Amino acid sequence: MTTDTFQFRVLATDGNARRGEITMPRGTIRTPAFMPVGTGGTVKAMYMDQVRELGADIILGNTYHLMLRPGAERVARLGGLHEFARWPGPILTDSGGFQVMSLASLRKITEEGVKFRSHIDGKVFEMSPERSIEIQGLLDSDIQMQLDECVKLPAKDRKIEQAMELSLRWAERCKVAFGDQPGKAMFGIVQGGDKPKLRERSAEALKALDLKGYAVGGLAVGEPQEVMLEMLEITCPILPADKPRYLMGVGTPDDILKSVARGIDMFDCVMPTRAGRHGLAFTRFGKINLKNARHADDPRPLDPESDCPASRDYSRAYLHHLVKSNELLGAMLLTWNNLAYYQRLMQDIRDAIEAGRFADRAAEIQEGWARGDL
Ligand code: PRF
Repeated sequence: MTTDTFQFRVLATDGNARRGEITMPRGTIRTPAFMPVGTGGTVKAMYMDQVRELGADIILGNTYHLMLRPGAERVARLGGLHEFARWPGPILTDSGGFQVMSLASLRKITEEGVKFRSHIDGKVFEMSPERSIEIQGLLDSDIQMQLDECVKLPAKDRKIEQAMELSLRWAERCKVAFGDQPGKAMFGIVQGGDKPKLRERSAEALKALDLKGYAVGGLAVGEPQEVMLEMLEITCPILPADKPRYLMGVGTPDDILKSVARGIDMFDCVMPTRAGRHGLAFTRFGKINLKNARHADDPRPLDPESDCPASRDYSRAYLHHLVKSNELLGAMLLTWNNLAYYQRLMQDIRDAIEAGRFADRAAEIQEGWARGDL
């Protein structure tokens, strides 16, 4: 028997929370992990060296954006996405279906795949499950996602069921297209909206496909947080304990704490990077909106005890000034602060699970946000 060089191990558990490790040829991912979003081959406003230094073990890239610009075949000719973007570590790529639904126009979903118009130049593209896997292979992605259909909530039961069943059929096709690639993985995506029975059916059927990892999709798409958490409580126990579980597109620091408590190992979200470009800082004391005039004369940094220069060395007054003047440095410093905060949070979570005090630590972190710093 040959052993795969893609391996997941659970190192410690605390309640349903798991501290684990994914090892693969390009590096080791400490879980629970937060993956900064590098949509078009860049984590916006950050150098890759900074992203790595903050403790990110893996970043996310997007099939949809990269196939449109600069094109997957071109990236392949230039040596793959790691070489192109100067990120040597593992990369997970989303499959494109979700981005087509949120960005492209004239979208049409059939059994065969998705047809859409590019949001960049209006050109028409078609993407089948097989083509999505082919593109992710051209990018040389380490963790590839099946093509799926994600339904925005609220939605009719029938619509949610059809999208979930279609996603299951696409999962099988993606599994065949991906084949056997030691050192790499293709994850299935659980769908089923806010319907417990559909979530169960989706998780059971994907489990039977014996994939290397499982994502939970179709959440944080308009439903209240309690509903998302309830779906995790139904889904996670069905998924195999010895495979990583990834909650797609989530979330706030609070979503992350509550999802780890329910058994999630991996996250990605534009929240820290996008919010940073819009003047919002995540800190131990909660969110701080630097656009607010109350910061104009405040000489204090965002967090004097942080080891991130962006959080420690610049006054809130200066950050307020940069944000109000639309300076690039404002976006850069706040993105840096936010990713530092998210990666620090993940390290905190991993340490707490190892120490068997995850619930207590989560409560302390939440108290810090509620207390504020004023
Ligand atoms: N499917 C895929 N990507 C996603 C989602 C999904 O359901 C979500 C939903 N939160 C974010 N990104 N393929």
